[in-house]
Amino acid sequence: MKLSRFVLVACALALSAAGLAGCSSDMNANTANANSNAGATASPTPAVQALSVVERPQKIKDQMAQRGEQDSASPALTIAEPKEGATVNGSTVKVTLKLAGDLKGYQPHKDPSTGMGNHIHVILDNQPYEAYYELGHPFELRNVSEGQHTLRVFASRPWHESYKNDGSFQMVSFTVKGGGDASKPTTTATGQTMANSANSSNANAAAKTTATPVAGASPATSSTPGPEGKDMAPSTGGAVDKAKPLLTYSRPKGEYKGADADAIMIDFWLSNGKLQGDGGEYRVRYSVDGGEAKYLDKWEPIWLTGWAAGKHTVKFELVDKAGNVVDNGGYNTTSRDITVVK
Ligand SMILES: [Cu+2]
Repeated sequence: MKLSRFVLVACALALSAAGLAGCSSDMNANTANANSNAGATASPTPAVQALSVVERPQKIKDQMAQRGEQDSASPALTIAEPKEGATVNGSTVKVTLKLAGDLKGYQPHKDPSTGMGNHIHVILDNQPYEAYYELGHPFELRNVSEGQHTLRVFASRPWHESYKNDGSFQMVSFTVKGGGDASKPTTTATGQTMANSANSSNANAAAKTTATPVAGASPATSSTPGPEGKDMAPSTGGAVDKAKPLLTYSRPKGEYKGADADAIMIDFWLSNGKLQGDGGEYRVRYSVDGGEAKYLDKWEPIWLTGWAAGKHTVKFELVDKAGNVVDNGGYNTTSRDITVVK
């Protein structure tokens, strides 16, 4: 398909730019030579990799089959807290969500044995999402900076693919007074560890800050778990127009290990606009490690295979027909670092 043509074009460009003698998976071996020839243009990019789109992995198809009708559910979320326009005093922002709609058995819950399950993606400003599994338990964002913020939420499957029905996505803006400061030690109400365990593929190194237990809050004094929550990196919200097209980055995120890195899903949420392949006027442009731009013209996840071990940067942009980024508070261009461990 068109991807192989892309690889050829990319190779042709690489050949003309760096005088490489070949274009294949062993391109790595030539990189040192190519860099010495290329002189000042050499840069410390990760190993050259040829990514290709593959079909939905069988293990996900199997999970879908097991889930019965859940994948055709239309979950409808409401952000009960914080309310649109609310002012929150202090750096801890309590998030309360209500779930309704045609659920067909869809319920967020983490299976203790697998550490997986349906969950909600909760996004403060344009940070990586946090996973919220048990809607009946409190969830809080901690150490949130003073100032204006946006909160976006949408329903997700155990493998982090979002539900793309209208009611699944919600967004509010709110203001924090007397918020967190990255230069101060973080304190939490309970000293609980964060929702995302270090061995989860959700783990996000960038946002992982140390939770300092409050003196006296020893485990013996409390047998019930504290709120799910996460310490947030400093950020403030963009000037987002809720009526304008908005691209919300979701996956990939964090670290991918072993079989999870064989095919990595690209997934996003799109509000107030349609992609060209869906009868609209927009495109999602993405690139990996600053490489050739590629386009997504249908709003659905794709899986990419061929990742080299190491850190990678994934960039998403929402663009119009002319290829210009559609501005909306700066959120329609997002780059994230992920790590592939082989
Ligand atoms: Cu997820």
